[in-house]
Amino acid sequence: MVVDIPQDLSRADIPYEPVTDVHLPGYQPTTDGNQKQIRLAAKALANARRPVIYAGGGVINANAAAELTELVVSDRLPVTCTVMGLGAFPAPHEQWLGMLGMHGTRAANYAMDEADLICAIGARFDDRITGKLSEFAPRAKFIHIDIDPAEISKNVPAHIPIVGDAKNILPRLTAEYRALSPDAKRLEEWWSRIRAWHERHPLGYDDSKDHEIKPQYMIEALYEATDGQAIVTSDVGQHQMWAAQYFHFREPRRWINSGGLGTMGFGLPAAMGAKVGRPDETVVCVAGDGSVQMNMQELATCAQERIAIKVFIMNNGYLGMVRQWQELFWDKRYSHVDMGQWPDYVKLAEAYGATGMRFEDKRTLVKDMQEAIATDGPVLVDVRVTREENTYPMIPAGQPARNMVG
Ligand SMILES: Cc1ncc(C[n+]2csc(CCOP(=O)(O)OP(=O)(O)O)c2C)c(N)n1
Repeated sequence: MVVDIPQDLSRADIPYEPVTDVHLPGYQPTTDGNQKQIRLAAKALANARRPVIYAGGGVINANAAAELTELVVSDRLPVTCTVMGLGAFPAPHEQWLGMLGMHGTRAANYAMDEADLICAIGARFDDRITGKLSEFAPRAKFIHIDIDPAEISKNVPAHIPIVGDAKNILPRLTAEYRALSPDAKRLEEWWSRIRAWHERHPLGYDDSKDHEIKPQYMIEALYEATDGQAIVTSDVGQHQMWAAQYFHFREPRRWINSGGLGTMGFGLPAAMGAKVGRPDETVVCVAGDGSVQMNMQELATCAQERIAIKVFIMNNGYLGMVRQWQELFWDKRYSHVDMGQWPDYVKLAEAYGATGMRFEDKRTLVKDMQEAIATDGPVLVDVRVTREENTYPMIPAGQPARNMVG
């Protein structure tokens, strides 16, 4: 359908009264959460011997990070977050299992696999979390807290559904849970199992012996260079997963990415928005060399409007995540993933009126990054990293979590 508005009408004055009160008959969310269900959930948590709190981006949307933390530390409950939920719980922390899902930690994924009770809050059990759905968390009962009733039992049947606003529900759940004075000893065996996974399978990588920058190290260096005090956006791909794994998010709304929508090119404009909204914060974009080319023309807007974002391109010369899948599942038959060594990002940055830099030496990387961050105006940095490095650990698509590789 085309709506054609003639020019004389588009310039005409029209009577307009601003709408102040919106009633959508189809959108009447329940925010309160049923007290009986909350009490049932508290009881289930107090009786569980292998519980896991699984928090998603909904906790951040509900501004309920403090309330989540309160519940978790009211006892020794293990907690894990999705990619979208990072920052909902202050990592690192002794009760933090790390991120879960396809590129999550073994401790988080194995704990989900062996849990007897999973309490999902603002999370949707998507395929990157469950792996093979029919074999997901086979011993667990599920509490599912969500504002959207359509999410509950969509992928995994909930035993104790609670529809409502997490900010409203979590303090009541914590109060009910505390009132039951659960026996902390019941979790000892569970924690020794989790600690063993942490010890046996820590998140890690083989660092280079020379100046070469490993992509994981690039994120560690960025964390050090910013002292973790930055708003970090990302594109989609390996760099996104490494940023999620190696940058510890201590607060909500410090990590902005497109999650399940998987939108290459998201990071740079998202950083612009964050910087305009929070001009006093350091805002960095961890970009992929493929993804950044989708929206990098906006650097001109950054130069024009003096939007001082710092874009660090993790330049592996590949559409890396696709290359990884072609290596692992298609016998290394690489197709349309080699980006070669062009464009020259330093020259491009300068052409757009931004500052361009290139870093190739891990020995000076932290200091070099600090210099980039301290440079006025928008900065685009081409960080040359190991070309063929894989993002591990990994749940191969369609497999259960216990089959993690790498
Ligand atoms: C617009 C868009 N097209 C295609 C994809 C599929 N895809 C996911 S990751 C990826 C490769 C990303 O490469 P790059 O930005 O260089 O990041 P790297 O994986 O190398 O870190 C592709 C093509 C997508 N997510 N979004």
